[in-house]
Amino acid sequence: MVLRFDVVTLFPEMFAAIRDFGISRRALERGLWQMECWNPRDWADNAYGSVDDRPFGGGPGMVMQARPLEQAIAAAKATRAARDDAVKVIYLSPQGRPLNHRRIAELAAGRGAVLLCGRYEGIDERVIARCVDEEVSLGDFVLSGGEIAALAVIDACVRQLPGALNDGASAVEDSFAEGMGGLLDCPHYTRPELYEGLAVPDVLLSGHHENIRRWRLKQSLARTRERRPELLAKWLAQRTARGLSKEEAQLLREIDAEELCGRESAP
Ligand code: 9D3
Repeated sequence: MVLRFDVVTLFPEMFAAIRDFGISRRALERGLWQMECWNPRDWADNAYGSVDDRPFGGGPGMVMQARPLEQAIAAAKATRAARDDAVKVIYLSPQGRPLNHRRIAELAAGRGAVLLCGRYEGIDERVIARCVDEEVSLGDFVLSGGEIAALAVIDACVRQLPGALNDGASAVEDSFAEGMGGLLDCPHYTRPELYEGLAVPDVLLSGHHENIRRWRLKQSLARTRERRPELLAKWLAQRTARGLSKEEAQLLREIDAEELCGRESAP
């Protein structure tokens, strides 16, 4: 059974962003994943097609009503049940657990999920009580609804699928994954060699693969130390358990000595 996302959303058109573009589009064409959107408006119980109402207890904004949401979720689940393909219902919500690579990798390795997108102030709490298995957030900032979070979840999962990425660059090389060992990526350059007075670092033009590898690792270490010290601490803790390599220890000493940080002009 391929990875499949059923998305409950008032704005199914937004999902063209992954259906019609880039890596996710190609993977869809290759049959590596599937997506279907379910619009609660199709289950509205009034002539206006409205699916929201004012919050009990007063206050600003509107709340998505339970019935149309539950019926959309039920319809999504029913198509999956027909294939014996039950999955979790994940509500994208500011109250959810912040998403990370581990959860994405778990989802990508499974059969997918029903992704529930809220709008307005949120959804009736009884839907969460009755239908939702998990609440997931993108982090501590305010979006206008769950759709962009659902798009992020799907995009991040799809690029993990074997065969989704074109060239040798595999998903495990992404920052935060195993490949880079939890370090940030190094800087990248392409032609021209000189751009607006800024040159490409000589080492990258040298053809000396060992020096290039060492420079990139050093840049990754320096940037991670500068921008994400908590990530470097985690990386070091893992490394010191197994043993920091001589090269890694040497590079970290060099970085300390040089006060090297990603940007030349940093204060
Ligand atoms: C009273 C404060 N509210 C409005 C400013 C709370 C609020 C309600 C609904 C804040 C955001 C939203 C819509 N957000 C999402 O649906 C959402 C979200 C997010 O806002 N940030 C990070 N991750 C996510 S996942 C879904």
